Amino acid sequence: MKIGIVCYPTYGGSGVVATELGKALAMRGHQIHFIAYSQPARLSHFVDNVYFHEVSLMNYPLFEFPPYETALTSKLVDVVKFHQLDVLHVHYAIPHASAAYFAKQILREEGIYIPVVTTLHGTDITLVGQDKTFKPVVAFSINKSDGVTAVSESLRQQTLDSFDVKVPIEVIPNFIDLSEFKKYNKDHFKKAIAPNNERILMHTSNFRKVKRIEDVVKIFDLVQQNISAKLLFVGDGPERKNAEEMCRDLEIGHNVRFLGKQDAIGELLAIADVFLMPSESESFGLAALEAMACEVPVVSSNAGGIPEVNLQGVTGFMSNVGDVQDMARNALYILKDDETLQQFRNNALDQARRFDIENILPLYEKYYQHIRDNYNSNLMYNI
Ligand code: GMT
Repeated sequence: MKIGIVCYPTYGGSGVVATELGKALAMRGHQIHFIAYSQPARLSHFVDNVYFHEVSLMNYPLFEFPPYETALTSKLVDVVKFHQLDVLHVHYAIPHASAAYFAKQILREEGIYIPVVTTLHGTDITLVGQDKTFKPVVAFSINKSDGVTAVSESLRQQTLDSFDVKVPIEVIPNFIDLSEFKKYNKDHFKKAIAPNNERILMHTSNFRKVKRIEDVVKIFDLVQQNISAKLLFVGDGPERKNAEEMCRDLEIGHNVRFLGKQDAIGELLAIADVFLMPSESESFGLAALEAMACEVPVVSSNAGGIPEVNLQGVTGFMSNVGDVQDMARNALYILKDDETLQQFRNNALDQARRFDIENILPLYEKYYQHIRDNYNSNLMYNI
């Protein structure tokens, strides 16, 4: 199949899922066309069957805000027409789903028909999409998509609760490539970070408010009052500075390292003992799944779709959002001895295997086929 994938090219979860999906589909022989405003972060190497089309913006003095959605729409029209795509799959509703709908209408005028699949990822529904500056457009473009998927049952339910959705939503969970995310031997790195065999706690994210970075610091502060421990922060974003200041004020800065944006997340997770995810909202929690694949138990909140990934008392623990005392207690329980930690590590890997890309990829292929068949039979009926 020839598939167009529209996504954010950044390190955020939706862009990562879209890029990994496209690369895996390409390996199975599909022709993949990524369309984004810059080269997706996870598309750093040449992959056969993969094309990248950059959406460039025309600057004109009149435009205080250059109209990205219009430029994206025109690019979609061009790519679909020129490469004769079979399906357009957009990740993150805003503004991708409405641009795809508009492109579809333009192409229709020219006798070209293409079904659009929209994958909802999280904040496009739970946060940004709820704002009245976007809500009517999000609702309209979901209803006008030929297929809609959500990355968790929780997100599907939240979408139905918050929007007047008239189309079925298929849950296709996020996935993990276990050949890339596995426990590497990084003893030399562990020694450098924790020379006295301290336990290592880790957090990776885009450091947005919704991740509750302050809670990560508070949990670590409580943990390190009881055992020798280090905290690794991976990623970057608006809350990083605040977290750095907090560590300084609490006088725990010497035990905390901010590593910034990193590509080899699996190699960093190799030295972690517990992964912290106290998020306010999380549709799935891909970062937790990455940790679990690397045999790292997860101490998290119970927000959104996290309970579909992190199993209470099995792969880690969940607490109510903001209950840092409970999260610290849970981390200390997991870390109390090597046997307990190893049991949680084993369970984490077992659970991660359920989301193996080998299991999830066929679900997407089947879904594309189903949407295409439906679309084609509707076309025959309508014409
Ligand atoms: O976590 C973020 O803020 C990034 C965001 C995105 O769309 O780029 O992530 C969302 O999509 C991920 C992939 O499907 C999910 O694993 C994350 O849980 C989800 N984030 C939130 O719901 C806050």
